[in-house]
Amino acid sequence: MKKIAIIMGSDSDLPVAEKAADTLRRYGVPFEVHIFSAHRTPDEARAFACAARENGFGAIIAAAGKAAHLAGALAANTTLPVIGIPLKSSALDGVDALLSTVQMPSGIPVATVAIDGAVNAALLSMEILAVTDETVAATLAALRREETEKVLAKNAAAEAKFNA
Ligand code: RP5
Repeated sequence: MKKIAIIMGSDSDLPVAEKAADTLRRYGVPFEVHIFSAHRTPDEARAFACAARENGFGAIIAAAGKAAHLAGALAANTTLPVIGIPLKSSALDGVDALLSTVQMPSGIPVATVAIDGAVNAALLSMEILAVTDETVAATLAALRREETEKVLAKNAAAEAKFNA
């Protein structure tokens, strides 16, 4: 199975980025975690992205806050799909990171999830792997069924309470 890379710009991003790792771990998807900054360690970030495909990765998740260039900087150096998580780590509540991450010019795409949307970033990375990986596809299908059953149970409880 291909691995997912979870890259963050600072260790201060760990509390959110960790949720992507937890999600991948729960569903048995292999991953690596690294701290590479587009601003402070640009050479390391570039080297990682350049080698990511040959190192067995299928997608890259990039979490960063403030002037969040990390996802775009990684995407500039690989044709693997890059998923950006804009982080709420500033006085602007993450809107700065959201715009920095989502507003990529044509030619270098970054798939951007919600501010602090680490779980969806992990699930989206699994959907990318599932295009060619039947095991991950089956895991995602089971997960969707579980989510449906949870909501149906809540609906049944609400109907029994209010509509009886
Ligand atoms: C970004 O700047 C990082 O991704 C982090 O969200 C933010 C602040 O970094 P620290 O000053 O906490 O290291 O590059």
